[in-house]
Amino acid sequence: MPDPAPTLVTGAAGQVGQDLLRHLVGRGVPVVAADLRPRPDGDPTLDAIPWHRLDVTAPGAVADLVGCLRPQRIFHLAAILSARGEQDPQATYRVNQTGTYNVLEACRIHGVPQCVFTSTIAVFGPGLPEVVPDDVPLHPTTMYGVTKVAGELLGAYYAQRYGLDFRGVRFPGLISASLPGGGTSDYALFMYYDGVRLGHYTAFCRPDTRIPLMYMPDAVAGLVDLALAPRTRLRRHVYNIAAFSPRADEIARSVQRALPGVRIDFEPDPERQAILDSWPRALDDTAARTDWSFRPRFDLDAMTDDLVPKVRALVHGRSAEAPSPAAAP
Ligand code: AKB
Repeated sequence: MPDPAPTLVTGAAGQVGQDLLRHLVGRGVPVVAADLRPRPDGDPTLDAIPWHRLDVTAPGAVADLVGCLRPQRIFHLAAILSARGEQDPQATYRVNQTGTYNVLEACRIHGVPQCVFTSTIAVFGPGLPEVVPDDVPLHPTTMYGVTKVAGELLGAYYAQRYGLDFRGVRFPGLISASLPGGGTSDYALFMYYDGVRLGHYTAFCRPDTRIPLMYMPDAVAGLVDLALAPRTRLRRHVYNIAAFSPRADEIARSVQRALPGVRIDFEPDPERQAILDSWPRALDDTAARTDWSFRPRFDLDAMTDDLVPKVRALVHGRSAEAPSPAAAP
């Protein structure tokens, strides 16, 4: 019997990509990884996955790889996040906007049945209700948010025009035991990472900052559950998904419960604070729960208890002299 068509993951070396690959392998899915960056070292699961160097901004390269692999499904994750995106909006446009267009075109040209897209709470902008439903006017303030809105709309267009099975989630800020990749929600992860590494962290936001957050295992399981849900049950292409929405000082208290003695201070950075203040404080994900039974397992304290030992392992595998990524916007 021929091998089943693989699942292709773009942006595979990123924060979501690595956990998604491990999750797919755990579910027995044949998977192929693509990223501009090389395969991360030292993980036997990732070592066993075919790894292709791919620049998603190059249409020919994307079409060639997709044509050669003929995947049954693409998880399109390659993107530059909000904080890093504001340092170079032009590169962010190329990677996020042109990259998504190139992936959708490759799906069209080579008849890929399904494309799964990772959108974000950054699609929202100022003037939101306290709990934000799926359908509100979208007025993002970052290039990352603008390109994710465009990606949602482009995908829906390819579904309607070419029959592509396009699905996606709007991720909250994600937290996992890996180094963050240039997001504005990264203050939450740094409380754990620098808390373990240095015993203190100065957050770039106000203590009363509140945005939706989610632990990575719930994010990855949700993304795969959406991909596998029967199309007939889905009433939309892109869904809000939510887990918990703590204030920043509530995260600090949860970290300090697990790591007594850690000091967390707050020195808001005006630019990043403005981005955080433009995002939802809480999301309504009723449609995801109804249509494909999305149910996160972790609340804030359950995440803290699971995460702290993993962050310890991550930190102790690294040099204590490494410069703090907290310095990067
Ligand atoms: C970011 O902070 O840019 C991301 C996101 C909320 O999508 N983590």
